[in-house]
Amino acid sequence: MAGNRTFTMIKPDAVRNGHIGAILAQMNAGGFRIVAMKYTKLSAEKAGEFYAVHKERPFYGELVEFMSSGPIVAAILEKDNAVADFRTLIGATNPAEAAEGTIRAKYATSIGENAVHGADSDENAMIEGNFHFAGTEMF
Ligand code: FUP
Repeated sequence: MAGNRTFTMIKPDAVRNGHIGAILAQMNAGGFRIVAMKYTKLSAEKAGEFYAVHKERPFYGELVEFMSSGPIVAAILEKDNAVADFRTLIGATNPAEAAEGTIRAKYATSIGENAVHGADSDENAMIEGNFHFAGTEMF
């Protein structure tokens, strides 16, 4: 089952710019079913915990500040081959390198403010989904 699920966030830049609806529509059109979803805001502490793997990177401070700068949409999505297919749908981390038509190509402004998150492995998808949702919030 784990291979069928991924975890995503619509980041504060995309929320601020009014792209929640268009991004969700593109996820649905891409064949992803919503398992869990919430509109919420990360505290700096929670954002720091979520991105702890990047703690030593030079952009960590800015990343934490940005991810706690406004509301986000967090979601668990389901589809065959979810992690890889979702990363194809969102495009490269740097929107300048993201394939045409991908969510980041359309809605991201920079490598730091890149509109959406997508888990990078089945294991992280499960860890990140459990970070945001209780079992009773998954359907
Ligand atoms: P991705 O898996 O595509 O989200 O990319 P990474 O895990 O490499 O990076 C996580 C987040 O760190 C990115 F979404 C934005 C931020 N980041 C930067 O701000 N600068 C960088 O050079 C790389 C990543």
